[in-house]
Amino acid sequence: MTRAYLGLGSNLGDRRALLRQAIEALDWGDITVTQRSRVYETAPVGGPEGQPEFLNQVIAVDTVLDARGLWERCSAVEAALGRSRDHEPRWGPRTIDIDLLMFGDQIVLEPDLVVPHPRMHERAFVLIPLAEIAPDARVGDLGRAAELALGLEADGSVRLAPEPQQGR
Ligand code: GSY
Repeated sequence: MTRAYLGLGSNLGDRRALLRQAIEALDWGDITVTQRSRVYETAPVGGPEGQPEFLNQVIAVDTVLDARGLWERCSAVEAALGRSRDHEPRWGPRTIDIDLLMFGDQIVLEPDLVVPHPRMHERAFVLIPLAEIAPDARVGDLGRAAELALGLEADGSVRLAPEPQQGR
């Protein structure tokens, strides 16, 4: 069994519902969702000028799948929730994005899959929710999630999203 961390993001459609649906769809069969961070509202990093703000969340999962099997399940859930990689600009708006951030302490270096995620250590929208649920998780040889996240809230680009109204 391997503990892995997934980064979820949405900036199109009913963003909070999409995060919830993605987690429900992942939490099945060979994958058990064991932790979820709170939901953060975050300024877009990269992509076209003026694209909407994201909601981001990080979850921990336990799985008997290998890294590629988990990544393929993430891609299938993205597709089921309306994500079409062929018809969106690079780094543009998307209904749901599910990134495989870390897979135990394994390093994967393949043409289409790199783990730990190669940009996670510079992304506050990943590190802040990750540090919330797994402060001691080591990000490759760069250090603990909590240390990497330290001080990143300061510019206000990542803040807790308002709680949804009752019944939503
Ligand atoms: O890599 C995930 C997609 N993405 C995001 C995101 O999830 N949140 C923010 N704030 N900016 C982003 N830019 C990209 S691409």
